[in-house]
Formats: sequence, C-alpha cells, structure tokens
Amino acid sequence: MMILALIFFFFCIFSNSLPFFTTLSSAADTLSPNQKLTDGGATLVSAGEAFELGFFSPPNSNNRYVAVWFKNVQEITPIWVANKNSPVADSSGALTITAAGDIVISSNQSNTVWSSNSTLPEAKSPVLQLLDTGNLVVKTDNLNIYLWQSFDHPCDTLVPGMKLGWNLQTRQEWYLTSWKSLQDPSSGDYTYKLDSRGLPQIVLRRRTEVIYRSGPWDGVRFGDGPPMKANSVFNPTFVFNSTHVYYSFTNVDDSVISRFVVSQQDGSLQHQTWNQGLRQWFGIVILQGDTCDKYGYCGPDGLCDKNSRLACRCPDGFTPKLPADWNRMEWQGGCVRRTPLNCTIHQGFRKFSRLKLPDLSKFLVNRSKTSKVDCEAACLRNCECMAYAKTDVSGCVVWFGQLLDVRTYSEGGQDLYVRMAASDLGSSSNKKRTAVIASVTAGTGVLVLCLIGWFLIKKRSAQRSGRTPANQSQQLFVNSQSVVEEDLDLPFFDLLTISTSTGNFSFDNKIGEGGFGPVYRGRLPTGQEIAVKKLSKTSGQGLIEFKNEVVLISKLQHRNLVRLLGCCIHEEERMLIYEYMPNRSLDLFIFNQTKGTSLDWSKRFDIIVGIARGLLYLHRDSRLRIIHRDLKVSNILLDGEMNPKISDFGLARQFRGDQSEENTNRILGTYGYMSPEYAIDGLFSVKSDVFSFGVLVLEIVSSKRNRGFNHPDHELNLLGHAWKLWNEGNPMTLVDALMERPLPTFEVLRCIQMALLCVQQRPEDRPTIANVILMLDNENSNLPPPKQPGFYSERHPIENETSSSDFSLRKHLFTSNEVTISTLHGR
Ligand SMILES: *[C@@H]1O[C@H](CO)[C@@H](O)[C@H](O)[C@H]1NC(C)=O
Ligand SMILES: *[C@@H]1O[C@H](CO)[C@@H](O)[C@H](O)[C@H]1NC(C)=O
Ligand SMILES: *[C@@H]1O[C@H](CO)[C@@H](O)[C@H](O)[C@H]1NC(C)=O
Ligand SMILES: *[C@@H]1O[C@H](CO)[C@@H](O)[C@H](O)[C@H]1NC(C)=O
Ligand SMILES: *[C@@H]1O[C@H](CO)[C@@H](O)[C@H](O)[C@H]1NC(C)=O
Ligand SMILES: *[C@@H]1O[C@H](CO)[C@@H](O)[C@H](O)[C@H]1NC(C)=O
Ligand SMILES: CC(=O)N[C@H]1CO[C@H](CO)[C@@H](O)[C@@H]1O
Repeated sequence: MMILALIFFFFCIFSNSLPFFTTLSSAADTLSPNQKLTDGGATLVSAGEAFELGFFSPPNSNNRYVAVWFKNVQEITPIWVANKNSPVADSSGALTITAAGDIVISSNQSNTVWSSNSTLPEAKSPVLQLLDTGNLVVKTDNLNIYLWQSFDHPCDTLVPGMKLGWNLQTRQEWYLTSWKSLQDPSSGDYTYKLDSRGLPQIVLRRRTEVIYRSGPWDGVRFGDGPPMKANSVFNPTFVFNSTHVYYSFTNVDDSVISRFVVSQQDGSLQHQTWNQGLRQWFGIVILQGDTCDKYGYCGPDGLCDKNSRLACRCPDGFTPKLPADWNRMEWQGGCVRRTPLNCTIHQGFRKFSRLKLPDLSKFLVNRSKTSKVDCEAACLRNCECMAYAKTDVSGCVVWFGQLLDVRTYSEGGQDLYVRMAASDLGSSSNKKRTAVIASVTAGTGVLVLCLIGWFLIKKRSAQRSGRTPANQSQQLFVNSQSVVEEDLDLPFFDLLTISTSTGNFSFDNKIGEGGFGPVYRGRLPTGQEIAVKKLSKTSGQGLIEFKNEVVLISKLQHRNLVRLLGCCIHEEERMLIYEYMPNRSLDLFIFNQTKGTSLDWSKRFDIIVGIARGLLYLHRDSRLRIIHRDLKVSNILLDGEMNPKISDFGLARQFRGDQSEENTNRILGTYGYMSPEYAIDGLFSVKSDVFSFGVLVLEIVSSKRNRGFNHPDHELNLLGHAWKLWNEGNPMTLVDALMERPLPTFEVLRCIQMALLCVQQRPEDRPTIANVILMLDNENSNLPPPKQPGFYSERHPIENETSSSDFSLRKHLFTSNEVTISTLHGR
C-alpha cells in the first residue's frame, strides 16, 4: 500500500510538470496553464461560493457559452459571458489559460473559438481566478495585479464592484450591451454608455440612435433620480475626477444578491434582487419610465411636462413651430421663440426649475466661471448662446442652438436660465406664470431615473438577521415610495402587517365592496394610509385576473391612475394594497344629492379632464397599450385634492403590437357602460373605453346613473335622454339642477356634445381619447354633430336578459349598488 501511494505521489508531481493538461476535476477557484476546464466537467467556484464559472446554454438554445453566474441562484443567471459572440456549437468546448496569460476557449481540442487577447510579456506563471465579486481575473502567482479582468469587459449586467463609465487616462470604457434575445447573449441593439463630455450623463442607444438619457450629473444626482444616497439595498457611487468618471454600486447587505441588467426587449435598465424564498428576481425599472423620458419627445425647444394636460408644451416666450401639427398632438416640430433674439437689443433670462437640462449637442463648459453672474455674462457675450446653467460639478454650462430633450420633474432636476428678448420677459414674466411652468405638482408616478432602486423581500437574509416580518414590511413599504415596478416585482406585504393595519379586517374599516371583494382601509406602522382590496376566494377574479391586475398596474404610473403599493399572497388569500384615497370614489359625490352639491362645475370639468388624461395614458402613452374595459363612476377614485384616479385594472387587457381590436368570448364589464359591439359581439377596442367614458361624462354632468335612469315622459336611458334633449335644442336641461349656477354654458355644451360623440353607435364614428382631449382643450375646434348613440333605449338589460340582447349570463357579482358582470359569451 505504502509503495503504491508513494508511486502515485511521484506520478502526480511528475505529471504536473509535463506540458499536457490535466482536466479540472473538482471545484476550485483557480485554473493554471496546465489545467483544462471542460464542458460537462468541473466548474470554477469562487472562494466564498458566490459565483461559478462554467459552460452553459441559454434557455432553448444548444449553443455552449463560458459564463460567470451567481452560484446561489437556481436558474443560471450569467453576469458575464466570455464567448458571447462566438458560441461553441457542441459540447466539445474547453477553457484554458496559456502560459502567457491568454484565456482561450477552444472546441474539440483544436479551434480557438474565443481568446481574451490578454497576452502580456511580463506574465510569469499566470493564474486564472474567479473572485468572490464575480470578477474573473488573470494574475501572476504572487502579485495581486490583474493582467486582465472580466469587469473591464461588461456584458449586460452590472454587479457590485463593476463600473459604467471611463478611465479617462487609458480611454478604457465600461459600458453595458443588451443581449440579442433571451436565447442569444450576443451583442444586441441597446447600449448604456456614460457620455463624459461636459456634464457626464448616461445615454441609452438603440444601435446609434439615442432613445434616452439620464440627464446630466450635477454633483448630487442624474436629473430627477433620487439623490445618489444610500438606500436599504445598495449604496450607489459616482466617481468624477480628472482620471475617472464612472457609476458603480455596492450592496448594503453582503448576503443580498443584486444586479443591474439591460432588457433585451426595450433596453430598459433594471435593478433586481434575488429572492431566495420565492426563487425569483424582483426588480425595479429605473430608466426611461414615462413618456417624457422618450428622447426629444416634444421636439426642439419643446418642454415635456407629464403633469400638464397634454404632454408637451412650449415654454413661456415660445410658441409651436407647426401649430397645426401641434394641435394634432404631433410634437416633433417643437417650438420657436415668439420674438427672435436680437443681439443689439436688451435681453434677459427666464429661470426654469426642476428640469432635465437640455442635451449637450452644442455647448460649452467653463469650470472657472463659478458664479451665476459670470456665467450669465458669458452667455450674453455670445449671440448664439441660448441658455445657461450653473452646476456644482462643472461650473458654467452654456448651450447654443436649439434646446433638446428638456422635461420637467416633480422633484429634483436642475435650474436652467433661458435667454429671452426683453419684450417677452416683460409681457409674461409675471411670477405666477413662470411658477406654473416651473412647478410640478407632486404627482404620483414620479421618478424613474437614475441608477437607484429599491427592492423587496429577502426572506433568507431576514431570517438570518432575525428581523421580524412586520418590520420588514414596514421597511419595504418606506422603500416602495418612489419606485416603478415591473412584472410581479412589487413589494410583498405579509399577512400579519396587513391584518394588523386593518384591525383584523374589521367591519369598521371596510370602505367598500368592489366587484371582486371587500375593500378595507388600513394604516401601516409607518403611518401611511392604505386601501386593501381583499379578493374573495369565491370571486370572479381568479389567479389570472389577479396576476393581470398586479402586472398591469405595477407597470403604470400616472397621476390619474391609482397607485398600487404592493400585494399580499398568503395561501389562498390574495390582496392588493393601494394608496388610500381620502375622498373615496366619484359615485359617492355625484349620486348623492347632499354631497353632490359640493362638486361645482369647474371641479367636475377637472375630473373629466383628469379621467381623459388617465385614459390617454392607458391607450397611448404607457409602454403597454391598455384597454380598461370597466370604466365606471365607482372606479374613479378621488384623492385629497379631488384629483380623479382611475382604478380597477383587473379587467384590463394588454394589447401588443398593432393589434387594435380583439374578440373575446369572455365578456367582463358593467352594464350601462358597455358599448354595443362589446356587449353583443364581445369586440373590444379603445373605442369601447371611449364609449364608457362618454357614459361617465354624461353621468358627471347630470348626476344621474345611466343604468336605472328614469324619466316620466319616455322609456329612454340617460344616453337616449341626452340625445333627445340635444336634438330638441335643450341640452342644458341635462345638467344637474343642484349644481351651483351660473355655469360656463359653452364649456358644458362642449362636454355634452363630446360625450354624445363618444357614445355613438358605431365605434368608427367615436373619437379617440386623444381627440377627446383636444376637444376639451381647444375652445375653437368645431365638433361634428353627434349621431345616434348605442344602447339608448334599453333601460335595464339585466332584468330582462333575453329581450333585447342575447347574453347568456353565467355569473352575477352583486355589489352594494351596481353590478359587475362576468359572462361567458354564448351566441
Ligand atoms: C472532435 O472531432 C473529431 C473529428 O473531427 C470527432 O471524431 C469527435 O467526435 C469530436 N469530439 C467531440 C467531443 O465532438
Ligand atoms: C482577440 O483578437 C482577435 C484577433 O485580433 C479578435 O478577432 C477577437 O475579437 C479578440 N477577442 C476579444 C475578446 O477581443
Ligand atoms: C479618481 O478616482 C479613482 C477611483 O476612486 C481613483 O482611483 C483615482 O486615484 C482618482 N484620481 C484622482 C486624480 O483623484
Ligand atoms: C435689431 O434691432 C435693431 C434696433 O432695433 C434693428 O435696427 C435691427 O434691424 C435688428 N436686427 C434684427 C436682425 O432684427
Ligand atoms: C350622502 O352624503 C351624506 C353626507 O356625507 C351622507 O350622510 C349620506 O348617507 C349620503 N347618502 C347616501 C345615499 O349615500
Ligand atoms: C322579457 O322580455 C320579453 C319580451 O320582451 C317578455 O315576454 C318577458 O316577460 C320579459 N321577461 C322578464 C323577466 O321581464
Ligand atoms: C369635497 C371633499 O369632501 N373634499 C375632501 C377630500 O379629502 C380631503 C382630505 O381628507 C378633505 O380635506 C376635503 O374636504
């Protein structure tokens, strides 16, 4: 035995000194020049077991790639792929490192598929090592100097320690590139690069076209991004000195697995954390989340303001370049100065606050001009100068030519001083108007930028650190304030927190009964008020609708949409947690004779406009195209300032591509609001929502319900009644008699006419919601005469199911004062 062991020992030593490879057979974190890592063999595992390197295939692909992935994430999630553009077609691949320090992937012994080209003359006995940060490095045995490192060659993922930016001395750039598809890690169309000219900013491109930019770094943040301060998940860092400019981050808790990743689909950058308990990535969309983030959306010199009635407007002193286009909501032409600048005449500057500063196409940065006065003088001296900004990091920045891609933010942002002819300054520089431009109401949907996000539950680390679930939810809740989520990447609340906050779902806290179950009011330990929609187990809302609603709402952010804060799933229980709306729903106001009087016309008009804007966002401006399908007065909630918020997206259906109409055999909706083509044929389109919107407007104007409408003189419903009054030349009699007089008759009539256009029988006759907004906005446009409305004579279709239409009702879900119907369409 002894002799055998000795022979074996010597054999080992001897064979190691031979120039042929030994195949790596057990997990190690290093690979030496005489070793080989083969496909299907052992992998490299970092010392702390955080990362693993080996061969893998993306889902539905047979190509083999060498990649570094998270060791503790069950589904292989690569952070770096070596041969992403040159896969090995079969399983014959092998990874080696040459004696000169070059990493080589070869297939079937001979062909070099990929090489790191890291050959350096001074590389003496190099070693390939996978570090616990996920960095794959080539180093010499004794020195901790990296001859090569994978962190210098990022793919689509940024993990703590990686950089996005530049080494200005070596001109080494670190940037992210999306995968081509889920199956194909080769370089896709989207890149995130840090543009280091002037004020550094992060720019997303599709091929060469800029589609988003973060806005410049001003020393504290990018644009409106939450300040670059530490949050509960990670500490962002931004280095900007004479040799380096880059963004990076570190995890707060080392046990958390987190990453930034670029989506292959639309290039959006997400921060995600791995939830070990649920075995899912949870993420927060960070960049380019709303309309105004679309690059140059409002054209040159245009201003994108997502809280204005229309997304785009011209700053004070400017006017649309192509007014006709502008009226059609085609913004590309942008704006021009009302009075062209004349250098010889006195001029001044108008201040705009909370802006994303214009893109840097023609600009000048002067670091020595550190005072505002100097900067202003510098701008005045140059006839071509259009605007300036004074920033902490770069001193004075002046812009020449047109101002591109400017938007307002609800919070954050920077000040821009725009040069103006004195005449323009005098006429309209009264502080109020400037203030209107500059100020942005603290809308709901805020945010979205910058490399900051927050995350969700991490059961594992919570268990480790012994935190109680309640505390955790509380903390998560705080973090969820300014976050845009994607897919199911929502804060999860635990049942204990929710039941405590609602007094164990006590009757006293019940504030309503929706189509799918009761709604409770609650107060989280943080003091935040919430509305909890508890989905009854027997409700029509199955897991599908639940997911639908959660996924949809979590993707939508608009001040006229109710905000979903999170959800709670506990065994069979499913709950949605919304922001609480102090003034509850619109029906409580307009259908209550006592309360209704508190709603004067201007409030009602604002509500109508708000709903239209919310709907426009759903139909057109959100990244998804959404048809609500159950728009009704009780689904319009009111916040403390009586701003309307559309709620209940459970029935919303996501539209993809150019699909504009869909047939469904499952009709969901509410009688009285359903368009004929939908109720009868199951056809729904944006025009069925427009129909419901028309009904809603007539109800708001008249304070009467369409369903259950009663008139002594005829058998018509509210639509028929309004149509009759319109034809008799008497539409003002429709208006709620209790509403405060006098009324702006012109505006009221426009609303009624617009509503009648919306409820016309034929969908193609109805306006789109964009048209509706123009009608509401533009006093001078001529509205066409409305044609006969759909469903104008059927008063109570539900009470006589077979008389006027051919529904076959399967399920009625009765609620306190109205009915949400779920039918299986059978004809
Ligand atoms: C390598 O190539 C040879 C001939 O080119 C082939 O016979 C052999 O099967 C290949 N090995 C693998 C693992 O594909
Ligand atoms: C290494 O060099 C070869 C030949 O110049 C080139 O084709 C290849 O793309 C390089 N590899 C990397 C990873 O840059
Ligand atoms: C700039 O920052 C980098 C990273 O923190 C640092 O390594 C470098 O020394 C800094 N350069 C100067 C000139 O301060
Ligand atoms: C600028 O103003 C001066 C003085 O009013 C006038 O003479 C000149 O024509 C103007 N120039 C332009 C380009 O309008
Ligand atoms: C109408 O509002 C008043 C005042 O808030 C309330 O007392 C009353 O119960 C409401 N009526 C109905 C029918 O809801
Ligand atoms: C429904 O309508 C039909 C025909 O209009 C009538 O004969 C029938 O009695 C009605 N049914 C109910 C329940 O009212
Ligand atoms: C009209 C009305 O009732 N408005 C109320 C809406 O909610 C806020 C906050 O609770 C109240 O202050 C308003 O009076």
